[in-house]
Amino acid sequence: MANPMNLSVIVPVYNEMQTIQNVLETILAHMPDIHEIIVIDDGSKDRSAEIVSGLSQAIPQIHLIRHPHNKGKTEALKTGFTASTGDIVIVQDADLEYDPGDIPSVIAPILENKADVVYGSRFLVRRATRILYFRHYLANRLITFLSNLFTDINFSDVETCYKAFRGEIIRNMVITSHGFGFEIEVTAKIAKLKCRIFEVPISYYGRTYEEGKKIGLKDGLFALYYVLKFNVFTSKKASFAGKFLVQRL
Ligand SMILES: Nc1nc2c(ncn2[C@@H]2O[C@H](COP(=O)(O)OP(=O)(O)O)[C@@H](O)[C@H]2O)c(=O)[nH]1
Ligand SMILES: [Mg+2]
Repeated sequence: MANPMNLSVIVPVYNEMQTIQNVLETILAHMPDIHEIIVIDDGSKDRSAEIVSGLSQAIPQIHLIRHPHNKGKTEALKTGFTASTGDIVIVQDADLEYDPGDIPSVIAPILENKADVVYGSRFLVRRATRILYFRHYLANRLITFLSNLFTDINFSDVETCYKAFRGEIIRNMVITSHGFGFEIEVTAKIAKLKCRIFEVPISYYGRTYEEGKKIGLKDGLFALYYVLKFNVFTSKKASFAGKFLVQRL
């Protein structure tokens, strides 16, 4: 990778002891010179935090932050963004549904100064995708369609975990949603910013509910509520820190 020095990878973790070590090792295998990996343990009840704590003692780039109790993925990400110092920030889920080997191609348009934000899409042409629930596909299409209708930006996959940002954009965003609301909120808010947004194809190794998938119908319904809340009822001014918006003018 051209310049891995300035990358922060944010890894939210809730009960992922089966995969977390593999995820962190795979990130490092692809980007040994990475600036930092910030793991937020979101009150896991299994050995996730213990595993990460051990790795962070041996590997200086790995930082562990612990929530005393479970707060949800959006709160875990907020904690991670606040602690991040990289010029580029990307989210990596702690299961292995997304392959860290895709990160260099997701952040490439930012490194080349063509983009400010890049989403890794599971619906663009891709090499490998595990085919799973049709109803998830339909829910994703519906949520993406409605989100696009309001943002007027033609995303193919707003629910993807792989979202990469110029650090100052995500660190200055006001994030108020809960649970899995982040994906819709962040999409609405970057659309208001009128920055350069790209999509890049990624592989997807989805897991079944038996294998630990947790997102459900309730999260889908909340997504629809958040589409309205953050597109229609939230202003650009309320979406970012004031100083940041003034600097961009
Ligand atoms: N489900 C869930 N995941 C969380 C929470 N906090 C952090 N996470 C992490 O958020 C990421 C996405 O969660 P996951 O269950 O894989 O979502 P899904 O793949 O969309 O069903 C994983 O890395 C989780 O470990 C939480 O409270 N609940
Ligand atoms: Mg997952």
